[in-house]
Amino acid sequence: MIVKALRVGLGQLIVFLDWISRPSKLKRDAAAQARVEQQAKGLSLYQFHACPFCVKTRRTLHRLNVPVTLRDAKNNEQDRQALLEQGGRIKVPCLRIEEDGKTTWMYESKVIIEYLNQRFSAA
Ligand SMILES: N[C@@H](CCC(=O)N[C@@H](CS)C(=O)NCC(=O)O)C(=O)O
Repeated sequence: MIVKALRVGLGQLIVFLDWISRPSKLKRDAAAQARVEQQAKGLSLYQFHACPFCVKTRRTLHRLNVPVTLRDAKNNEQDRQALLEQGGRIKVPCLRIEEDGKTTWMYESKVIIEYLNQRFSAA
């Protein structure tokens, strides 16, 4: 009970600290931003609101200015099931990448952040 309360409190604190220290968004010209937004349609992030690894990944998306759909794998039963059945396990963050008719479920915040930086920092 106490451990759970501490975990929830810590999660909320992380979300708050993230909110007050948001990095500024990468600025692109309109055409480049439109291309990024088109590419972002093929991505969705399965995550928990207060998971520190998810916060870190969402910060990267914010900084890179990539509007990816967020899926709540904690509270939304349909999203949770999709992650379990198609991704293979309940572990967040997980980036679902749909590209050229192929779907990839990418786990591990470090791997996801590296992928996002490589794909979008110079886009
Ligand atoms: N090494 C992983 C750690 C991810 C992790 O531990 N995520 C936790 C939430 S903070 C999780 O998915 N736990 C499964 C669960 O709570 O069911 C990463 O960096 O992405």
